[in-house]
Amino acid sequence: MAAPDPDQLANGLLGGDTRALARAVTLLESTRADHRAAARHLLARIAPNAGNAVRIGISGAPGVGKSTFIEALGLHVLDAGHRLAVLAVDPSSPRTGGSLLGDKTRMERLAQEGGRAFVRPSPSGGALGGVARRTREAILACEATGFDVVIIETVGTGQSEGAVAHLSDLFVLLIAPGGGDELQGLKRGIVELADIVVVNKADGELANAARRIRDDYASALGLMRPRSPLWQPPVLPASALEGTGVAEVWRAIEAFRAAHAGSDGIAARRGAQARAWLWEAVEDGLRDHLHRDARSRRWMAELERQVMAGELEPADGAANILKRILAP
Ligand SMILES: Nc1nc2c(ncn2[C@@H]2O[C@H](COP(=O)(O)OP(=O)(O)O)[C@@H](O)[C@H]2O)c(=O)[nH]1
Ligand SMILES: [Mg+2]
Repeated sequence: MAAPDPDQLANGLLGGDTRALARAVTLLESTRADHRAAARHLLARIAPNAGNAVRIGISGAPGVGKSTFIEALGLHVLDAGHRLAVLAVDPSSPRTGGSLLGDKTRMERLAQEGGRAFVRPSPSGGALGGVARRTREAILACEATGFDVVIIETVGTGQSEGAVAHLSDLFVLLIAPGGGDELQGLKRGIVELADIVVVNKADGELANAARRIRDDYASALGLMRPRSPLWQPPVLPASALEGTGVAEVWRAIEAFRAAHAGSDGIAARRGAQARAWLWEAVEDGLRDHLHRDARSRRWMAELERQVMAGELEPADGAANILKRILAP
C-alpha cells in the first residue's frame, strides 16, 4: 500500500473529520519507512492546531471498572459540551486482545455518539516505548481534529502506568474493593504518580469496603510528597455502575487544571515530556542506524560475544560502537 497523502489527511483532520482521524492514526501506527516520512509530514502540518486538549491518563488493575468508568465519565464530558477521544496503551496484547477492543461493547454508548466521541484500541504489539510514541502522536492528531478531552487508558499491570503518566497532563488511578489486592497501588508506588485517586464500586455491598480503602489511601497520600507542589491529590469515591461520584471526578479534573494554569503547571509538565521524547527519538534513531545493515549487525554480534566471554570490557565495546556511529 502506498503511503496515504499526508496533506489530504491533514486537511481532513483540521476540518474535524473523524474518519480521516481514524486513517491518520493508522498511518501514525505504521513503522514502515515511507509511512514514517508521511507521518512526520502530517505531524508538522497539524502541529499548530494540536495541544489544546486536556490529556487524562487513567489506569487501574484489570476489573476495577476502567471501561465502565471511562464510559460514565465520557458521557458526562460529552454532556458538558466537549468532544472526547479515548486511546489505549496496552503493550502486552495484540490488537485483537487489546483492552479497548474487548471493551467495545461496553463503550458502545460512547461509540454511538458519532463524531463527538472517538474510541481507539491500543496499537498492536511491540515494545512499550513504541506503543507510547505512537499514542503520543495519536493524541496530537485527536487534538488537531478538535477533540478537547483525550483519555489515555492503560491496564495497571506493569510499566505502562509510568508511560501513560508521561503522556498526560494528569493521571487518575482507579482502585476498587473486592479484588483482594486493593493496596497494590500503594505497594507498587503507582499512587505516587496519581493526581486523583478514584475508589470505584463505592456502591451496594462494597460501599463499606470502599470507604475503608479510601481512608487508607487518603492517609497514605497525606504522608507523601505530592507529585505537584500546587496540588494535593484527592481520593474520591465513585460508582461507575450507578453514575455517582463521576461529576465530582470531572470537577476535580477541572480544579487540577485551574490550579496548574500558570507556566509552571501543565506547560512545564508537557515541556519535560517533550524533552524526554526528544532523547528517546535520538536513541531510537541511533539504534535503528546501527541495526540497519547486516555488516554492522555481524560486527556487533562479534563484539557482544567478546564482552560475554570476558575478552573485552563492556566500556571498551561501547566506545567501539560509539566510534562507529560518530565517525562511520
Ligand atoms: N458494583 C460495581 N461494579 C462495577 C462498577 N464499575 C464496573 N463494575 C463491574 O466490574 C466489572 C469490570 O468492569 P470493567 O469496566 O470491565 O473493568 P476494567 O477491566 O477495569 O475495564 C464488570 O462486571 C463491571 O460491571 C461499579 O461502579 N460498581
Ligand atoms: Mg477494560
